[in-house]
Amino acid sequence: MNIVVTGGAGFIGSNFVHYTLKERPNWHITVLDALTYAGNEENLRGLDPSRFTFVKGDTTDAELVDKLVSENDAVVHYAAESHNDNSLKNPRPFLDSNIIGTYTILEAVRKHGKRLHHISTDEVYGDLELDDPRRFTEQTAYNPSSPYSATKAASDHLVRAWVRSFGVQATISNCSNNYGPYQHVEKFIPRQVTEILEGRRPKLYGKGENVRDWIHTEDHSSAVLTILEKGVSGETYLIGADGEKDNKSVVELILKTMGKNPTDYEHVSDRPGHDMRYAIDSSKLRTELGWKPTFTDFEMGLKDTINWYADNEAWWKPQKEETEQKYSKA
Ligand code: NAD
Ligand code: TDX
Repeated sequence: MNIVVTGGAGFIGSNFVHYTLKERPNWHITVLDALTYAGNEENLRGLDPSRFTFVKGDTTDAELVDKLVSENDAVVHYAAESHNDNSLKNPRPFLDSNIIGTYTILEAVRKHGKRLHHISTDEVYGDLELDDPRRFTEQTAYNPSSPYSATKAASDHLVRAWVRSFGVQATISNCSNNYGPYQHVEKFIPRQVTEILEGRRPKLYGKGENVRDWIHTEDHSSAVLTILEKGVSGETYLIGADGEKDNKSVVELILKTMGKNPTDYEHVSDRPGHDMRYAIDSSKLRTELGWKPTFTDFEMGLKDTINWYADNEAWWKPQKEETEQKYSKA
């Protein structure tokens, strides 16, 4: 297989590229990535150059996308603006990358008859109350809250419309919150870990009661590879690893793991429109395609992730100051 991975220089995309080249020794990957503030070619360092090509470019560039799609067998589409807080301050890039970018890819796969796997998020379903016994399933109605999740929901609808109206061969996956190496320091876990490494206190939005359903990024990669190879066109698969935790518990665990007092954090202003809880029921993926997660011990996965940030200061340091400046302008 020769595949295009859009957004392959970002957090989850680069983890997928490393994982797939390791698991599928005969595959070749072409990464298409615009190298926005969130993209970093360092994330792809050490890959065998005979099995991997990097193309700097935008998913909204129809000519470039058309060429890359025509030369490959399938596209795995990760490229997106991904951070809720940014979408609240400046939504426009989210419309361009997440909606027009997906449209551009759909037109190319339609023209050349190529397979698409579209990466999406559980946030398209809105949020759940803390005491709601239900979890999200493939049947849950779309109800996005933020500009980010609204644009991801729009992109999912475009994929479904291109499947139904034009017979495009595509699958969609909606995954819960990822953690692991190479995640940008704007996101919750890396932000708190690097704040502590810099001698400052973690910052919890509001009361910290909000719940996220954590999955290690390598489990996300194995799920996507499973869907790419075994998924049924037109189907959606939810990806999750039964990892519900409230934010306060995660901050306390980070502090404890880093040898600090677990209560040594700050409460800061809440995110406007902050979703309360996400929870994924991934039964369909597990029973129909036989996938299961391997990183089921969150404490251990978190410890490895903390160690990765401690060992890779040169990777995160250049982004850190700019990120905290953005936050301080909130
Ligand atoms: P990220 O912000 O770390 O990486 C995004 C990558 O896409 C960057 O390398 C960036 O340069 C690239 N990019 C952005 N716009 C582009 C464009 N127009 N053209 C080409 N490249 C562009 O994001 P992430 O956290 O790795 O998320 C990747 C995907 O997974 C996104 O589609 C996101 O919605 C989805 N997702 C993320 C999570 C999570 O927990 N982070 C959970 C579920 C789904
Ligand atoms: O400093 C912080 N303090 C804090 O309490 C930050 C940055 C976040 N939070 C809270 C907000 C959320 O409840 O932590 C939780 C996680 O925040 P983010 O890392 O920003 O993730 P979230 O908004 O849940 O969205 C993530 O998961 C779904 C990804 O960024 C999305 O791309 C993905 O679709």
